[in-house]
Amino acid sequence: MLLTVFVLSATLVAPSSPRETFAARANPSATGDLASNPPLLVNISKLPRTVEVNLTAAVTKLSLQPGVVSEVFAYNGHVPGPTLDVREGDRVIIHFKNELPEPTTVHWHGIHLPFESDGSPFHPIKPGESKDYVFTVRPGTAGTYWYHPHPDHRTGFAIGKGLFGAIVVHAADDPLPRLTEKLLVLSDNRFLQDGTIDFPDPASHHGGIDEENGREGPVLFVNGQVLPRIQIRSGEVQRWRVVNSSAGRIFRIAIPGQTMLQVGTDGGLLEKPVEVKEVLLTTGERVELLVRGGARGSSTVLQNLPYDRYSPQTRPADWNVTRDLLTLETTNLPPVTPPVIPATLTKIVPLDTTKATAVRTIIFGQGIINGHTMDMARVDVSTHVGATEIWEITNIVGMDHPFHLHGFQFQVLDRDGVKEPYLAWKDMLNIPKHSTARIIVRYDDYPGKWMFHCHILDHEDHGMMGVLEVKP
Ligand SMILES: [Cu+2]
Repeated sequence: MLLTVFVLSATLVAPSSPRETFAARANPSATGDLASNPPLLVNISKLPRTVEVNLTAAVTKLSLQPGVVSEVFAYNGHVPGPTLDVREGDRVIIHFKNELPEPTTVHWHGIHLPFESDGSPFHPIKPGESKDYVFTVRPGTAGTYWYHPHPDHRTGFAIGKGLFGAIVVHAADDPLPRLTEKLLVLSDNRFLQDGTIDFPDPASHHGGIDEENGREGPVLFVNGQVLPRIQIRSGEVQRWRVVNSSAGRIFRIAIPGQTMLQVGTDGGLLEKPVEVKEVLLTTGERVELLVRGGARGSSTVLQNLPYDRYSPQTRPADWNVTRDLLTLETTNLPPVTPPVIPATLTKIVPLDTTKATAVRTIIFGQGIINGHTMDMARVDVSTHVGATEIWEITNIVGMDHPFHLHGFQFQVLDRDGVKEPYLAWKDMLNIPKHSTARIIVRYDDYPGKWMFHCHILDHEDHGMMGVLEVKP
């Protein structure tokens, strides 16, 4: 039986749930520390509607896995990196410095911005060099995004070493009532006994498995914490922004016996909340969920359920094990009246398929797209600003490959011929083994060379990527 019932209304009603701080006293019976949102990047600008921050990637030592210290790559000393917190319409200036011993970039995953600020492999930043990333957050992009390195051939390594952080874009006018917000940056990693992050020799058996599957690790993190706790009051509804920043792990998250209300995805809010028992969150994908407290004093978990994205030859032995990600504790405080959630959140205008001027055929093989590996000097898809196109993406092999397009949000038309049940703005779409999906995209601005690729980062690093040139 499903225990959660959300109160939906056609009209926005003032929330009755108070904002709750998470400075509450630790529950001695619980397993982990209270989950803390990553720190925010500090805005040093005095100008209105301007967010100006300093971001440095450097080698440092941190305890990621409890009990051992690891040499990591970190943004401003944190794993995950500090959150870039902005509003629609803000002008954003990021003073980035590369103090790593290798070239890097910062890719602002999902953000619609000029080519020069996309942080793709076309614009590497050498060790010791700096770059200002500058963009204006477009109206209508409120949602949850993330940033990470995207250097040629080294993205999976850089993320495994600790370089990833969230971006939250707030709307000028958010239809949801004021709720306690939790940012949950999901990641995984693998360590040697002495704490060294485990990157096996690519020529070894283990290295070969990583290359084939995409590197995963047995330690699952929420905001860099292992099995942290979240406290909630009975009747309270919290807004969870969940980011999958793993290099290869596809999460399938659920709270046993309880539904959640999905209100958003990659590019922001859905038109209407959707009640879900579980969410498949592919690499790089985001979701916004409303989660409700249970009975006073009760406790449950957010779980990662088994999901078979693998080919049988390299499927990990423990692929079908359910794992706990965090504990959700309903406090003993008196219940609050549940807030009323508006039944309509936003309006998404469907892109017009009759306006499509091209249908692109993208074939995902194992490690290749349309028979090729990546060549920076080659243009795989050539188009122009203002064009609307349909992309038909087919995965012909027995392993899932998550599709990501840089720079432009798209809408999913159908998957294996089944019409997408609701409109949404996406930049990630898992293409399961032996399946086809069709998306529609409009290049409404920003000429340049944009990447499209598999977001299993070992696949991307080995060339499962192509170049979309949008001409002026
Ligand atoms: Cu792939």
